[in-house]
Formats: sequence, C-alpha cells, structure tokens
Amino acid sequence: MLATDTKSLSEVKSSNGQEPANLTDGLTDGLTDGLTDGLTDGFHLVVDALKLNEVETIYGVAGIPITDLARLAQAEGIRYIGFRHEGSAGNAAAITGFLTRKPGICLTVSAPGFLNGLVALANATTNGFPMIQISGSSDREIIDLQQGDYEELDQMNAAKPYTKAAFRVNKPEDIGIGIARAIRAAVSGRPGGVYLDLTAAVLGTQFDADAGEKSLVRVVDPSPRQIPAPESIQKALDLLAGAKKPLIILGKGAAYAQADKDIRSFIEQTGIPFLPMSMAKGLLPDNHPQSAAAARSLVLGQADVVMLIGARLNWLLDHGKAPKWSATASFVQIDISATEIDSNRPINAPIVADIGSAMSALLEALHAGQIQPRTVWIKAIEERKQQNFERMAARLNANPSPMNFSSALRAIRDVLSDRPDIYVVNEGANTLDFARDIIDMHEPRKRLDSGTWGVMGIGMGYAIGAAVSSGKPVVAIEGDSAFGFSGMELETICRYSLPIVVIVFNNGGIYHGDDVNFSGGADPSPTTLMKDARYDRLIEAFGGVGHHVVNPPELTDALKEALASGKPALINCVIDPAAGTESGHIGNLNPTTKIGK
Ligand SMILES: Cc1ncc(C[n+]2csc(CCOP(=O)(O)OP(=O)(O)O)c2C)c(N)n1
Ligand SMILES: [Mg+2]
Repeated sequence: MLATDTKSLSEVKSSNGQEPANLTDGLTDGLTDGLTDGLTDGFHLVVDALKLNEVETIYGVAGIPITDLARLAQAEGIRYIGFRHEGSAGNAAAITGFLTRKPGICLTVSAPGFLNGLVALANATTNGFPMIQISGSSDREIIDLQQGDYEELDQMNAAKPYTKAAFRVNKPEDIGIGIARAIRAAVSGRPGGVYLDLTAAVLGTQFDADAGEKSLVRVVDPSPRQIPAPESIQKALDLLAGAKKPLIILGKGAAYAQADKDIRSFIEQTGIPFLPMSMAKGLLPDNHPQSAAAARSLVLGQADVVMLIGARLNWLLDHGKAPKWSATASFVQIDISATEIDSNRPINAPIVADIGSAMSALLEALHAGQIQPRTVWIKAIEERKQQNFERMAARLNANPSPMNFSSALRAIRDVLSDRPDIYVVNEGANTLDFARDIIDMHEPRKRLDSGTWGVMGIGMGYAIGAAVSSGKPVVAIEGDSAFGFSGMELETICRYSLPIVVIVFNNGGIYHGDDVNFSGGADPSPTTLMKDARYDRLIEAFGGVGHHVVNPPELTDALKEALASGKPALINCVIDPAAGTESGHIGNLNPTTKIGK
C-alpha cells in the first residue's frame, strides 16, 4: 500500500500523540510506531538500506529536506558528523572512501547545499575515491517547469558532468535499488564520486513496511576482482626482464588497492627502484633502500622500462613526455580502467586489472633472477640520492630566523619520526611541496593531500574523515591560505573532540607574504593575507588549545604537547614572509604577463 502523505517524522510522531522524553527516544518511537502500524517511509528506508550495506558514518550539514534523515540515522546507530560547510563534509566522505574502500557518505540539503558538496564530489571522482553524495531535492514538478521552488535546482543533471554516475529516486520502493546502484557505481572499477538525489516527496512518503523491507538490496561483491589476462602478465615480465634501467612508479591507485604486501614483495624480489607519488608514500617506507624519490629527475629521464602501478600519466608525471622523460622508454601500466592505457603515450605492456590481482599474478609468474636491473643503474641512482641528501641536509639543518619551510618541517619530521601511526594531511603551495619532500612516511595511506587537482580546501575535511574513520591522530600541515578554505571546521573538530593537530604555516599569504600592490594603493596585493594573524586564537574560541611558535624548539614542544594531549590543537607557526616562491614547485605552469603590471 502506498500512501502519498508527505508528513515529516516529527509530524508523524506528534500525530501519534506521543510526547517523547527526549528527541532521540521520540524518533526511535516514531520509527517503531510506524513499523507496528505496518508502515514505513522514505526516511526509514534510506537508513535501513544504508545499515544493510554497513554504512557506519554519514558526514553532512542538516536542513530541509534531510534533517529528519540525519536524526533518524543517528538514532539508528549510524554515526553522524555535522559540519559547517558541505565541502568539508564531502571531503571527509571522500577520504573515508579512500581509506576504507567503501563509499564515504555525504548528506546535503538541496540546491546550494548540493552545490557546496559538488566540488568535493568532483574531486573524489578526479582522484578515484569512492564517495556518494546524497542530497534532498525539492518538488520535481516545480523544478521541471522551473516554477521557482524553495532551493530549486535540477540537481541530478547538474551533477552528471562531475560524477562517475548520478541517480534520482522518484518512488520510495526504488530507494533500495537506488542506494545499491550508487554503492556499486562508487566502488567498482575505478572508484569515484556518485550523486544520489532523493526528492522530499520520496523521503516523506509512507509505504507498506513489509514491502519496504523486501525492496531493500544488500549489494553482493560491490567491487569484484578484475583478473588480468595471463598473456598481459607475461608480456610485462618479458619487457621488464629485458630492461637495463627499470623503474616502478607507485600511484595512489596502488595505495588504494591495499595490496601492500604483494607490491613490496614484487619490488624487493626484482630489485627495481621505485618512485612513490605523494599519496603512495609509505606504501614502502620512504627510507627503503630502493626508493628513488631523492633521484627523481634522474630516474624519469633515464629509465628504459617504466612500470606504472596505479599511477596515471597526467600532469603530475609531465604526461610521460620528453624532456622530463626519455623519449625511447617503454611502459608497463597496471590500471583498472582500460581507457587509462595510451592516454598520453603509447603503453607497450598494458595490464588491465585490479592492482591486487595483477600483483599476485605477477608474483606467481616471476622466476627468481628473471628481472635484474644493471648495477650501474642502481649505483647512479645511489650517487644522485647522496648528492641530493647532502644538499637537502644543508637546507634542513640551517636555523634561519624567522623560520623557513625547511627548518619548521625539520622539527615536525623529528617529532613524527617515531609516530608512523599518525595521519598527515597536507595542503598549500610551498607548504605542500616542502612537506612532501621532508616528511618521510613509513606506513601506507598515511599521507593525504591536495591530490590530482592540487585543490585547496581539503584540509579539515580530510583530517576529520581520517580521524573519524580510523580513530587515529592526525596532523594537518596547512598553508595559511589553504587553511582558510575550511578553517571554520575547527569548531567541528572541537565539538567532536577529535585528536587533530592543525599546524598553520603562517607566511602571510598565498605563496609568500611580501607581495606588493602594483598600483601603489593602500589595498593589500592579490596574494597577501593578514600580516601577523593569530590563527591559534581561532581554536581557543571553541575550547581547543592554541600555540603560537616562532622557532623550531617551540614548534617541537608545542607539537609534542598537542599530540600527548590527544585533544584538538592549532599551532600558529610563523614562517618568513619572503621564504615561499610563486606557485611553489609548479611555477612553470603559471603564465605571467610579459607586458608589465
Ligand atoms: C580551490 C582552489 N582555489 C585556489 C587555488 C590556487 N592556489 C594554489 S595554492 C594556493 C594557496 C597557497 O598559499 P598557502 O596555502 O598559504 O601556501 P604557501 O605557498 O604560502 O605555503 C592557492 C590559493 C587552488 N589550488 N584551489
Ligand atoms: Mg602561505
């Protein structure tokens, strides 16, 4: 029996004439009352479907028409983390997806809330993180005739270009199948962001409880293995066996796969030097003798056979093209998506498979001694690493006043060196580039950063998502500009008392803090931020602990104290305003006027 009554849960509750002792009791009563009456509704079916598929956490911002959905989810045992902006809720969901291989869920209101979350959803798609954004939407008839509803927007069609898939549920009996489709779309093949539109009418519609229960779908094997073709494995091994100067590049797809043991085993058994992309750092420890990270330009320029494991040949790898790369190098590429192959340069030995299956097939087919990088290659890499280590040590050991990026990061590196359990979130320009090079990672999936887009604004969302989904501490190393994009989530961090330490590298600007206004006027320059800002005082407003530090020993003490407390803290770390460079390490991508400013 389908009733078209669109009463909210609270209305259902009061029409039952029960005044609950507290809100949670009331909602739970509302739920069971509905069921004993033989009725359920869209709200309950969504929560039941999520629980059936083992969703543990929802990140969101409440409001019409999904407020009761958030309340009911919480009442039913799903953890609900309420944010100050949907972008951060979306980022928390996305990183939860990356860390758990299950879709992270972000819940938003209609039109503006939906759009606020959409950047995070698109970023998840770009990075290959499984995530589902569920948004409530207003009246379809009014939207489709553009008659001007409250928060009117054709959300599903707006989402399509930015997502892996977008679905809308128009009938309560389709909620189960809609959620099942969203889950499978998010995690199968190359994972990505999925949009699921739930209309207010569907949420509020009452429905026969038995039929409702039968309509739910538990997704079976949402991310089935994709076994590689045996001949593709053979071809890859033959190519590597003929290599003199082989190289393995690990991307965040390799980190996502959680095939850590087999990846390490293949690298160690073959002796091939490896280069981790930034979110693959820690898959093998950064101080592993085969790491070629400190000889990056040498290995990219000279490798004769390159094996890409879950790494795409995008801008982060200069598209695999000369002059950074040898024009004659051959490539092996392991990727779950066939269309990734040949995207930028011809791939001689593609292996289309999930990385776990590909690595175990490679290990099974590999003979002892079959692949042997030449000693001269290993030696050349070792020499270049030594040269670069020495150059870096000179920079790292200097003690300029005010601090620069290297001296501040030396202090952080030393505190974190015996805490491999800690997650490191990192965004900014110089703050990102220097931290990536200086902070060694020792465990897989512990470094979470701006990723494929180089996007700002992921900081607090990723930190919250990592802390909530793992229960482990997080240190977020943030440029002062980067931090501003999600800074209000300090209140969220404090409200949930999460073990997150935010370190703001305060150099007074985007890239640096000493830029000028070329008009000679009184306004600050386009890249200037507030000089001497005290970000530490922001967290104090919410009961967290603020630290203000101006030298490495103060930074060391503050970070140790903050980590020992396990409580929310923010360290305002004063960095020389002149220390950064425009666009950090990617100034080459920044067009500048030749005619004058
Ligand atoms: C969403 C978004 N907006 C703008 C940018 C452009 N952008 C790149 S880095 C950056 C901030 C760099 O300054 P900061 O975070 O203070 O790092 P610093 O270089 O000063 O260490 C900005 C705004 C971006 N990458 N993403
Ligand atoms: Mg800055």
